[in-house]
Amino acid sequence: MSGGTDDVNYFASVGYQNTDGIIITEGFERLNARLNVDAKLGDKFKTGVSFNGFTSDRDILGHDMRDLLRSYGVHPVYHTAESIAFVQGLDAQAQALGLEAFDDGYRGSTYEANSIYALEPGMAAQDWHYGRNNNGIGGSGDAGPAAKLDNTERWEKTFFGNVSSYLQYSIIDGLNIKTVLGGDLKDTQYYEHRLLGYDSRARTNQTYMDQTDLKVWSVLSETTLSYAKVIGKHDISAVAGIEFQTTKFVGTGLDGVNVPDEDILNYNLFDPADITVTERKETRARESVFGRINYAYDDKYLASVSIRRDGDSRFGANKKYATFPALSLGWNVHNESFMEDNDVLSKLKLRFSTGSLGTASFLGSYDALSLLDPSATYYGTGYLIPENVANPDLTWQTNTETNYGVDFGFLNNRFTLGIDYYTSDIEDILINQSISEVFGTSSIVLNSGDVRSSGWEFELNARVISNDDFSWSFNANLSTVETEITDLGGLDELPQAIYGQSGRGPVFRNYVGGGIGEMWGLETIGEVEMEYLADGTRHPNNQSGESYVVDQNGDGVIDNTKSVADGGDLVKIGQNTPDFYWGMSHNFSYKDFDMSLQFQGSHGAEVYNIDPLYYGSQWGGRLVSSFDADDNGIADHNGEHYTASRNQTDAMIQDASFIALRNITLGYTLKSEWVDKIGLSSVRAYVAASNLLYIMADNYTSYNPEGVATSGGDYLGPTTYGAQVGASPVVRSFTLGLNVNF
Ligand SMILES: [Ca+2]
Ligand SMILES: [Ca+2]
Repeated sequence: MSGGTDDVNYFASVGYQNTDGIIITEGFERLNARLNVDAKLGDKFKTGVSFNGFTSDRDILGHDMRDLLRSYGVHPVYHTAESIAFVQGLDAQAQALGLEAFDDGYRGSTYEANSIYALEPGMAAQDWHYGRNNNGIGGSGDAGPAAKLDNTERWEKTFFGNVSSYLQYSIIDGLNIKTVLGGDLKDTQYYEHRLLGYDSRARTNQTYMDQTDLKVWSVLSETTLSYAKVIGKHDISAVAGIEFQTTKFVGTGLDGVNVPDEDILNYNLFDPADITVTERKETRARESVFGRINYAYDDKYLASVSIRRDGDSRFGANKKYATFPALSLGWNVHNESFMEDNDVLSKLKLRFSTGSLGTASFLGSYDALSLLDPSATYYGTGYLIPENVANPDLTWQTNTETNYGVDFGFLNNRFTLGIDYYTSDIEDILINQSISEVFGTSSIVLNSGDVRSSGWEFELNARVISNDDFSWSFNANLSTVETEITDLGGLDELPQAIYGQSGRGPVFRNYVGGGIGEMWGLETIGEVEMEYLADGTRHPNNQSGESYVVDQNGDGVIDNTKSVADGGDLVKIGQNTPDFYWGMSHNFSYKDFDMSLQFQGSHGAEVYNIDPLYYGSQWGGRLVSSFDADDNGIADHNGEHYTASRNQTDAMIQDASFIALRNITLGYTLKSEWVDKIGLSSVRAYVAASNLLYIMADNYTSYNPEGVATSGGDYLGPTTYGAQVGASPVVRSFTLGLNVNF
């Protein structure tokens, strides 16, 4: 809704969205509202106020995808009369052969039934209902997918409100002063539980119930003075400003373990010693001054200079403030007299820019300070342990980007092409570093190095056909990127890290001369054949999970902790940086119909995909004893070394390249003479689909090559980026829509 008079304008909108997830426990609901009012107060003053807010409710899968994938395909999700008869019959056969009954000494959750003879149709199927490898056909021993879904819950409810106002005063023609004052509040409630029935071995210490409430308040004030003037062939504009921002975090968290196995879930039923209470109370402040001057002569020669100085409370006492300059130059060659008669080349522009900007990246409020963390002890007395080490020199991560560009336009700019080469130097990069066992802390943030990246960017635009009835235009872009660590603050290499479910990821190496987050591991020369497996039924996808590996330095032992140069057997096996990535969009119109297509692609990035261990091999490692009778790590039949694939091998590396048709939309706009008759201004109906086409690499075996893990206690940021652990699938959605304007 919008409207107004000469002096006052308003715009208001509300929106509602309700989406079910692709997994039954997932969903998203959101209600949002927006209101803008702008008013002129006489000739000199302008003012406005805007409000926007939303409430949202997100239901999240209570565990990662691989937990659903690891159950055996022979099990139903829920039992039926037939499947109950089958498991009871299988148990009877086992007992007739003198084998252990499935109910005895089982390794499995008793959720809903503690005996296979107590099962009823509709109950969750569990792996142990099928026996084990020595008396039945069970395999992982894991709880069934229904038991996992029923015994977990995770949701996040968010409220957000923002109010912003401005006042602008025109001092003289071309010179304006504007001040903006805004504030917002975001309140996030997060809840998660995992009950006894989730765990395959019904271990109480695997259960938890966590609840947090975090309020983030932020106040922003910005005042700018701006000037713009054209004097003959000189076009000058300038802006100077000052900005303040304060953010407060206030939160509480309740973490409970050993959840009582009762019908009622309530912290009051917990043992008080099993509940940890955390409080969060933080303030961050940022202040900046900035200025920029733009100058153009005759629309031929363009120049812009800017400088800003930023201060942030999160940095160390000595280094809170830093200055960031920037410069850009341009030459519109096509506006020169010698280009006037060129009918083909309608645009030729040369561009150069260089400048730096600072970022606090992921830095926490007090990462520069020495903190003490209160911890409970077994005797309930509590004590303080060091959580961080003071770093008064912790400072801005600075990114200096230099860009050389040229723009071409042909046939009155019907076709345009932009080519850019850039270098980006990140200095004093903020890295979460796990060096400090000496200090008793797990990791600290350091400015520990410089990283250089560089690449090419191409962009092509074309209005291929534009007739009255039919038009076709497209845009295509392609980028390349290469990164190199150029300095690590005096170190040759950061401490190597293994990230990925319980140490099953690659060895991440970050060293001077290498890229960020290189994945290293053992080179394999094939999989151990199924004939050497003690029991193939335990390997649901017929993969042994064991590979022959290369003893790179020939010393007779396999060492997966050191590179070949350092005396071990690790080689580089992959990296999650694409060789190039691209996007392409097409817009067509034919009479009253319109169609648009958006493609995206990425090529050459790799993931260390841990998922196949869960649904393919179940870890391997169960070989017949004659395979390696003397147990020296060398297969007796062919003399090759071998190891389980989970132990950092290239067998886990997969190609994460993809080509996606991100969006396709087909629309139809009602003829205006029809719309006028019913008193509307326009009506358009459309149908759209996302990811209708999604092509993955041949050797990629999970559901989402873009789903690289970025969370968990061992994750340290880009230095450990590239492992894939149970990512949610790529979502394909279809939308039917109607746009009506009154
Ligand atoms: Ca070796
Ligand atoms: Ca041997």
